[in-house]
Amino acid sequence: MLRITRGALIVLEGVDRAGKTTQCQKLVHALQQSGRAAEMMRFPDRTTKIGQLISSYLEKKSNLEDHTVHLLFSANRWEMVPLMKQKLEQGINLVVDRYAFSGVAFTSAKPGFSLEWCMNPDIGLPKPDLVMFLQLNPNMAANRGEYGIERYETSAFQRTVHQRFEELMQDSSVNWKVIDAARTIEEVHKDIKLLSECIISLAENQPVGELWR
Ligand code: ADP
Ligand code: 2DT
Repeated sequence: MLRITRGALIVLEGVDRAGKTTQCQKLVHALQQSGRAAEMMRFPDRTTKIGQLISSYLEKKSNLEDHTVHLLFSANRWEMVPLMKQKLEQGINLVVDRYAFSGVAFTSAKPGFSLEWCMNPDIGLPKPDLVMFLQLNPNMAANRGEYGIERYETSAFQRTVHQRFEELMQDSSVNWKVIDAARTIEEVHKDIKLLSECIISLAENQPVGELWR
């Protein structure tokens, strides 16, 4: 009997305009072309009720207290966990645009928030088999167009977010890979595809882990 092996949970992180969305889409397409089941997810998922609250906050149409919005971002991940687990068990590789790391990096860039406090609500989420951080300096990011009008889209805040990501990457319990995102879209894609193919083979025979536990 054919045994279905589980899919891998692959996350792309990085500051604004590093190329996360572009690369997630290309990776899903490439994996599908090579005969593997793959789907993209993104956080925040703005389609759910919680996601709509978050979206309105990001669009500055509403204000939410900082702790409250942090917990909503986390709840927005937890509400997707049953679906994520189901898909992984079905052998579908999930390629995710932002995850708990963005959650921690963005909230802890606000005054008065420790990394530890910010990590707590996401402890125990499905642990990514691979987290690729698209590394791009602020000047290069600026060349990719103006910041948008959403909350957090200022260069000073993004610099602090970048520092928080650097701190998170010190944690060796997470399989971080830093990708030089200053190259062409195709060059970056080649690296991402290779790393992903390796981890898909490795993850097959291991259970899904629990993040930060
Ligand atoms: P993110 O999801 O990280 O914010 P996007 O994938 O939306 O980034 O890309 C932001 C902009 O930069 C888009 O206009 C995209 O076409 C462009 N872009 C993405 N990757 C590259 C690259 N390697 N070189 C030049 N421009 C890029
Ligand atoms: P995009 O939809 O353009 O990626 O922007 N964020 C994201 C948080 O503050 N906390 C989180 O947990 C997550 C996943 C990053 C979404 C914005 O929301 C921020 C940018």
